[in-house]
Amino acid sequence: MQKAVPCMLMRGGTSKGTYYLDSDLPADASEREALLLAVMGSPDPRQIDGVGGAHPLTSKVAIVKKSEREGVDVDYLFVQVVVDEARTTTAQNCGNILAGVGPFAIDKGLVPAEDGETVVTVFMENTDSIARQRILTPGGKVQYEGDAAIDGVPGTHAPIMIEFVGVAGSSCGALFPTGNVVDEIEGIPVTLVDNGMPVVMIAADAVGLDGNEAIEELEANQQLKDKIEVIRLQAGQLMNLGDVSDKTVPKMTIVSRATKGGLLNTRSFIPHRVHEAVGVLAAASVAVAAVTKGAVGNDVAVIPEGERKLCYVEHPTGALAVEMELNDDPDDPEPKSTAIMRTARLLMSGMAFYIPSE
Ligand code: NQM
Repeated sequence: MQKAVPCMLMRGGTSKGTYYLDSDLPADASEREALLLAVMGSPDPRQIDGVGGAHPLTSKVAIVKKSEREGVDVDYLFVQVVVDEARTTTAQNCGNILAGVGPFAIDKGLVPAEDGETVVTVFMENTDSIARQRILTPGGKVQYEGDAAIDGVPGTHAPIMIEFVGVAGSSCGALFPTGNVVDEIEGIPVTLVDNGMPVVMIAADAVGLDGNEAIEELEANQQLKDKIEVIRLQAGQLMNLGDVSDKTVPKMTIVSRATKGGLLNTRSFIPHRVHEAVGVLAAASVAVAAVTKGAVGNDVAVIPEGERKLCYVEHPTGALAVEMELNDDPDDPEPKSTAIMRTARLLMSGMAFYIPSE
């Protein structure tokens, strides 16, 4: 017998996923996982029997509930549904899916909307850190349409400004978890950084690339992918993430000189497919490393002047702007603040149907 669960399908930034109220999902962890997999259509490379888009970027889930934490509106748990395996993971956060959390929370009545703009404070359960979102709510309703464009998404939509608090070291314990700005793995210099997302930065020329390769070309390069995976498994241990063979972190980011006037150019393995753009928090991690003396990529980074820097992290479909306010203490690279702009859109709202596993 098919079952049904209340669900919204939303685009959050350059990703897409199913959004649920925590109270609408089964309390039992394995029943909950089975439901998330079944709605998405996993495991299946085409996710043909579900709503997933057959790519990690379109196989994502947000689970949201009213928060009991002081000064916080909602708690958000991000779940990555693996496309071709019967497996989900909460070992990473997602700043793109986050963009839809505020609008979802307002639409579901978890947060009362102001007339004009509503600030939603979100506790991100995956990384024990906070994001503050400013959502346009004229007449007390979420406005999805507007003039803001983000690279990787056609058209324009209402801007959602997101400020991150306490994200540095939120997965790995420190911004630079090994205490070094550069380490060496398999003879290749790497920067291991966590400003909200564990990222391994590798210079393109260190792995025989120029950094502008097309996504398909990188995904077809098995030798490169094998080498990157060997580095990733060792980096996971060094970054306090343990055995990452089944995890989607750290993200493996190839960096090179910017070509469109930005800070740095990137190609990101997330970690096995190549990102169409770059993750939000991954870009925040890349940006802070790129402005840190001696880090991989710092030698070719074009760093904007001033304490408050708007850093364009370039990617295959454009650039993602990260606004960072640097620390006054030159020996402490942790930024005072990190902020970005995203858009999101409600695509469908109703019941998702699934066949429960036996
Ligand atoms: O880094 C994809 C995405 C992400 C992550 C991934 C993200 C972030 O773009 O904050 O948003 O790296 O798996 O959705």
